[in-house]
Amino acid sequence: MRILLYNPDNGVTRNFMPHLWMFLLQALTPPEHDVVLIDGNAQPMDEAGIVRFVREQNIGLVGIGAMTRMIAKAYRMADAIRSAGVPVVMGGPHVTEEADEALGRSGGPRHADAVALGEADETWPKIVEDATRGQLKDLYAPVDAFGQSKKPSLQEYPTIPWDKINLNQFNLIPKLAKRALARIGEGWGTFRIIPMESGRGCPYGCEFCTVTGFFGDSIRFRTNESVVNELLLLKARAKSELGQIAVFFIDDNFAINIKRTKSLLRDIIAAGAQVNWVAQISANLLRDEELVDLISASGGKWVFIGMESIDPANLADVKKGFNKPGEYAAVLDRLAQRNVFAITSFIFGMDNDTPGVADRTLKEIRTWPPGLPIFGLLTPLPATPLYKRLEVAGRLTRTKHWLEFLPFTMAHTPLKMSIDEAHNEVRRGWSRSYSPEAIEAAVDSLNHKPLGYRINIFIARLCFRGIYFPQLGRFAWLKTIVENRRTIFKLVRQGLTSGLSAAVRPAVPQPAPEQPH
Ligand code: B12
Ligand code: SF4
Repeated sequence: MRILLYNPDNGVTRNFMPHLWMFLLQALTPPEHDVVLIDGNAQPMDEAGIVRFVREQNIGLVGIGAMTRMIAKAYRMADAIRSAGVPVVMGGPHVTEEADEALGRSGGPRHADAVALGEADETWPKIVEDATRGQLKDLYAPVDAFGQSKKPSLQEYPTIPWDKINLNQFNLIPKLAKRALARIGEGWGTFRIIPMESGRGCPYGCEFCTVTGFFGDSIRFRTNESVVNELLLLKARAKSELGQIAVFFIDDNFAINIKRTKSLLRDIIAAGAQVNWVAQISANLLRDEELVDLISASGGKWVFIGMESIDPANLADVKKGFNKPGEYAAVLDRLAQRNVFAITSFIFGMDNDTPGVADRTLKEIRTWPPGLPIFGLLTPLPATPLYKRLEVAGRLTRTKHWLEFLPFTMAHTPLKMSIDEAHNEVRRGWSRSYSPEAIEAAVDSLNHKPLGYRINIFIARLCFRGIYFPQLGRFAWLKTIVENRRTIFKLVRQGLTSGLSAAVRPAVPQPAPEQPH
């Protein structure tokens, strides 16, 4: 049977990275089946397009995965595919929490023939087998021999055949530039950001987060060897095609067990498996100097930190009191000293937020080494403790907000400001951080760092800008580039000057420039 695994786009932002679940389920599919992947972020498709694809490719089963944010689109695509007579299985965090909605048991239409609840590593082969026999059940839950809910162990992790998978749709280098860029340095003909997990689960239970409920508070890890081998496979592939690869360790808290993270990073270094990587690590775990040294030495370039708020009262409200705003600056300095930078994520619209929260946060951010700040709104995702609290308090304004997804729009009333005020705060956060002037200031503040770093932060800022400001088409990109021409000219001028001075430099040993680790 031919199976299509599809992840919809959200129509607003374009993810820079494909979704791991697709590669994982592909690797777990019994070998007699043929699996095709389409990520809507890389290959946008509408209902007619997917039906055409399914017919032309003779697809017998479609698996759709989606976060809450993409679920409305996922349902529309599923409806179209089912109308064409092809069964649809849905999985992922949203339908796990709202299975009745997907199966049409809560008053609305049915969108899926079957729903895979929770982690589907062990149920997927069974789903495929049932689909082959035309006997799909409504629900598939991971359970043990006694019918008790079960979380898969990651000790026997499948090998994702990164050396063979067709990754054309995930190349971030524009087609036209591919050939020319392949000749630069070690080659930039391809650049892909690949998701990889080294473990699952987070015990912290922050109120707004789906993870503790979904993956459970039992943390499970892959073996170091399996992670290292996967890195080596990716590294070899990038080299063989004169391209670059970066890895996003998607673990919710990559350093949740510091001892184990250090041992993994040491093994990566020992095996020469370093690639540039990004990971999510909570600020409290970055107090450890040795850990930060190992992050840097093993290829860590960016760390995503869920700071959420600079107000301890807000953090206590959402059960994230382990974040200590007083230590944010020290944590970021510690990273920056090793040329590791931070993606700092903030949530506005929390219960203790008042108008002006964006400016107060920005003032604090300006005292830190430049990174990539991102701003969102407190969002009651289904089945989270936050959703339940707001529902009980009668504060939800759009109880099924996901069915009419509106980006950066609140679904409940904050306590100390209006919904509109909260929206304004987010807009201010983004426009103040990603205006051409702000981007120029961030790049200038890194004048003491090698040019590569400044280019890195400049490109990253332009890309992150697109999370909030529409930047999907070529015209939008062109406009952004024109607006940021001053910084581009400066970087080009510095590049030419340093190239020229290198050309006339006498052939005597020079002091080593600061190199990325
Ligand atoms: C990586 C990641 C991202 C990436 C993008 C996704 C990508 N390209 O990988 C980035 C950083 C861009 C991102 C952004 C956001 N993310 Co995010 N992200 C994650 C993260 C950390 C890992 C996802 C992952 O790969 N997990 C590992 C895989 C193996 O697990 P999985 O995807 O759940 O898949 C398993 C099962 O769900 C199931 N399954 C999944 N799909 C399917 C489909 C079928 C057919 C079947 C049978 C089974 C199945 O089988 C898989 C194997 O067991 C998760 C948290 C987490 N640990 O999962 C949050 C998470 C998915 N994100 C979340 C959120 C809220 C967001 C944002 C909205 C945050 C924001 N406020 O801006 C944005 C929105 C992005 C967008 N495009 O619109 C929430 C989603 C909650 C929800 N109810 O939807 C999560 C769960 C984190 C959280 N704090 O609660 N995210
Ligand atoms: S630390 Fe991160 S992953 Fe863990 S519960 Fe809190 S927000 Fe979720």
